[in-house]
Amino acid sequence: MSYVDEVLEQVKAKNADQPEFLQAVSEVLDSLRPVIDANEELYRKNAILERITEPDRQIMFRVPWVDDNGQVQVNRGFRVQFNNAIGPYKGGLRLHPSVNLSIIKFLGFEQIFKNSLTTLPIGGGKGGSDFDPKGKSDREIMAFCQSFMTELGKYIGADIDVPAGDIGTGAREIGYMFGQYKRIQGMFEGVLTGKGLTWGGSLARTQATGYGLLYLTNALLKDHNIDIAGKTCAVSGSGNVAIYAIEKAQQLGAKPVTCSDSTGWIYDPEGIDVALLKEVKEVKRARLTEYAAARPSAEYHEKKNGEHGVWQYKVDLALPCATQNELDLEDAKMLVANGVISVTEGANMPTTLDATKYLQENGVLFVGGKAANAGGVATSALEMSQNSERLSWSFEEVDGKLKGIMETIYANISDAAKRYGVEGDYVAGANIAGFEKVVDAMLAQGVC
Ligand code: NDP
Ligand code: 2IT
Repeated sequence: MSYVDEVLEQVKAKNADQPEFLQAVSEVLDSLRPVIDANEELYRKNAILERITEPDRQIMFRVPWVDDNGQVQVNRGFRVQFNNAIGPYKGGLRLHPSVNLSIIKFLGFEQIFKNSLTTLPIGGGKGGSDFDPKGKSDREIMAFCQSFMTELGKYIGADIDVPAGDIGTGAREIGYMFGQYKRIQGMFEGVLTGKGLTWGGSLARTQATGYGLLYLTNALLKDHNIDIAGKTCAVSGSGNVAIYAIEKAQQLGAKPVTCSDSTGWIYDPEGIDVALLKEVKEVKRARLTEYAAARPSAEYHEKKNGEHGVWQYKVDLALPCATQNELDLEDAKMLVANGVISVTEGANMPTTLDATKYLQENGVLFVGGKAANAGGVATSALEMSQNSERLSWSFEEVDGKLKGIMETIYANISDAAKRYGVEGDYVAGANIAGFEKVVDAMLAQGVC
């Protein structure tokens, strides 16, 4: 049996109850076959695959907090520190009721390769909680964040592990967590990224994931002699990533016509009004029904099981920006039938494995989240640099570096795919390019 198959079997046996983690590992190891086969003896002897699929440590803890009725609530907190071969652990904190160890491990595992692709010195980690921020008062959010950080703070630090935002964790939550860390440690350090601009945050971090997604999509299309201007896009989600993907797509002359949240979606053939979307989502924290109520050209559709949602429309570009496994095989067939040119992932693992395969086999340009959404964490690493030198850079400087990083990522994944004889397979290219650097560091650092 090949080394990859042997390790895949072991990982499946050890983590049978973790479907998302197994999905992420299968995708990566399968696509690494050409590299592993070429170095099988060395990697097997050094147990590279066994080590890279087992986190350095996974921390789980109780998060007790008091709600507005005086009732004590208890959530579960997580931080998985996966691999720090090339730098301190780095990755977001997800606050969503669906959060469990499988989801945090899949995200932490993917973060190793994504962070390596950014060209910056950051290792992979992820954390979060099954806490649901929806409908909570500001005081309840603060109570949760303070309790969460009281425990998490023992395991992180500017040179150890630097968390950031993800689903459900935005500027407000980062603020409450940073305040608690500073209070407990008695120290002001860049322990979190996504901070406010007056206390160590970086300009352009808010926009970075969505903008970066479009910089990469534009580089991909250019390489295939396709002009992004005038192209229609289907976007899912209406959070941080989706909003700034829509904004940058419009700046590049494209026309996003959809967005969604967990209860429904918008189809707006005149193009999404991004100022209105920001008002509804960032200011009012309201549902998309409010967007539709204020915009005569928009249709609102309630989400029902088995429907294609935003993927049913005839568009040129698809940009999934909500959550994992939100674009399945049936959606992929619908997109292909409607002539989609590219699918580039703003979210982490939004496309199922069979849908990815179908899109690739049908000539759709497909770039997975590890490469396509790396702009967020790359800009977090730029925030770490600014914190270290106690300076802050202009918006133009950070945005310019972000654009350069995304173009380099595209060039590197495209080149890695060519080197291993799978030209145009950007999933393999991303996994190979990310893996090469981490493995080189692991081998140099000995058995650890
Ligand atoms: P936000 O919390 O800002 O927004 C998430 C969006 O996705 C919301 O519209 C939300 O709808 C929707 N959503 C979340 N969970 C589900 C679900 N289970 N079913 C349907 N819709 C859902 O998060 P972000 O925009 O930051 O993150 C979106 C994706 O991008 C995630 O996969 C995240 O891991 C990834 N990502 C984020 C980065 C960042 O810098 N923020 C960087 C790289 C990747 P609702 O409000 O109704 O819940
Ligand atoms: O998935 C991701 O890359 C993020 N949520 C951003 C992580 C970060 O440290 O900025």
